[in-house]
Amino acid sequence: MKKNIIGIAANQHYQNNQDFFDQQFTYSPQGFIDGVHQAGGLPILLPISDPELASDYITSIDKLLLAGGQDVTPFLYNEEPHPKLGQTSIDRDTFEMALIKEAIKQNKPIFTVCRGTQLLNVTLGGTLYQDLAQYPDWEVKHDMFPTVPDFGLHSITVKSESTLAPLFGERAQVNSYHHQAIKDLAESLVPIAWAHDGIIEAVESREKNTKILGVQWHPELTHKNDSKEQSLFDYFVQNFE
Ligand SMILES: [Mn+2]
Repeated sequence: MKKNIIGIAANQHYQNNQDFFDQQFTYSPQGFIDGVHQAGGLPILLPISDPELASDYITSIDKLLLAGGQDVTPFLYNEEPHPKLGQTSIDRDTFEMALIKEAIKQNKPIFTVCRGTQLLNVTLGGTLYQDLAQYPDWEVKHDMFPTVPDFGLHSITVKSESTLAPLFGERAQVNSYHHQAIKDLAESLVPIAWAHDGIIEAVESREKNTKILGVQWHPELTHKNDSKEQSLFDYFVQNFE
């Protein structure tokens, strides 16, 4: 049987090291590669590129996966930078926004993680808390640092009859490694999981024929020792279409 080709939008890393001649490297966290392989998919990396190439990239894949990383550039949702804004990459933002729009246009399923979910929301017209300090009801630790985020630290409540419910049940534990979060949700998305303090932890498409699933946590860091996290990759690669 033909394997589904999963395009993983890559990040760039500057290796300040003489052995590597101070080059830039294109990479994806290994957990995404392993999770997709384990699910029977064929992962390929989509390097940060001119947004005009998004249509060709999306044509060459079956499904799109957006990973974590930098904060989303706030002027993309018409805000000035908050003092607690972290590192941003406008090149990555604009390329990934083009990938999302093109995947929707070509009717290819999308799975987003952490920053990917935040960027998805911004692409579709939503806004973010640039830092959780801006969220008036903030009372859960969403950035596990300095603990290694390889286990579920905070709970989530999952909406019944959502894409997530058959995989996670009504309540589950997830890891958490974010200081930004969804503020105003895009109209075309619906929330399907929340942390105890009300922060949106997962979303899906309001229009059921558009296959979009986004999570705020990091399944790529827990999928090896938490079968429900691997089930996210399995469902996305094998069934989500
Ligand atoms: Mn969280």
